[in-house]
Amino acid sequence: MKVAFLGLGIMGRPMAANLVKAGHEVSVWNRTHGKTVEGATSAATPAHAARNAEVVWMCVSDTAAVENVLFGESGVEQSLRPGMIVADSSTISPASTLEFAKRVRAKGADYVDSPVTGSKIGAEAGQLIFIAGGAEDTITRLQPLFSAMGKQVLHMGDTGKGQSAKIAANLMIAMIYEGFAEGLTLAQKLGVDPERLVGLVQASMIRSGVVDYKAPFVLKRDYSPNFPLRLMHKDIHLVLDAAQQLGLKLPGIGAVEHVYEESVRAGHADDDYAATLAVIEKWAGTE
Ligand code: NA7
Repeated sequence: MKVAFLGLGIMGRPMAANLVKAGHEVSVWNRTHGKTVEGATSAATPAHAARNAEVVWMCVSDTAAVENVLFGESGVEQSLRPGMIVADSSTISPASTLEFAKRVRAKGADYVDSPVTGSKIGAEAGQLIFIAGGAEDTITRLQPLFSAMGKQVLHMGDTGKGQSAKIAANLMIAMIYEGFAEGLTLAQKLGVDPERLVGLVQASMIRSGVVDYKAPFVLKRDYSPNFPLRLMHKDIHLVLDAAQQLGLKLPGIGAVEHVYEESVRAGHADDDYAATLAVIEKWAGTE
């Protein structure tokens, strides 16, 4: 298929590379020049990348970035034609997704929200899980592209439900990790060896994919970014905004937000979100 891929960050670059590897004709664009993908052509603007594309795939930071790519100066909107599909793998506001989809559909194209889970390692290995929202037949048309970049597509419902499920999922990830970080800090303060504590977690019902993934990095205090803390912080704000709009009380994630706030202040924004442990340890005096 002819694909325009917009946003070559930690996630987008390997995703676009996997599309090329699978034989698709890919045109890429990135806000900051100089990021390229071997085998893909580089376009000067989103509109230019999208000009001959059947599918426009986005993976950029946040809601404002998606709005800019779609509707900003030289945005995708200028190149939309009936029959095209816009797919968004950024994690953004479900409410804004509905507005963006409406504007895209006004041009005769269709829109699928398809945020991902699997982090950098999943993106590089073509093992992402897509959390999709949109029409069944449109999602079916995207299947060859999903298969090139991921291992599974979970269809959560109509437009916006992919983003809604994704922010709910990230609420859980942030809280599971925070539970692990606090448990680890308490155990260490009480004199328990961290590796033995991880052994207990893995042998018991506490076990989780989050801890399986993070523990080897955490035991070495390796906070190099697989999923940058600033992006998880953004997702926590998406959760809190949605909760406010719905009049929901979610006290746990509010407390976790405070830890992220402190982590950003302490200079960990570009580290992995596992670095929230550094703040908990600083408070505990176990750095
Ligand atoms: P990164 O590595 O921070 O990459 C973010 C990408 O978004 C990168 O290509 C940025 O371009 C681009 N970006 C950021 N702001 C804008 C604006 N305003 N306009 C256009 N493009 C922009 O993030 P990840 O790849 O880890 O994650 C991407 C998404 O997936 C995010 O929503 C995660 O939560 C999930 P740059 O190179 O900085 O010019």
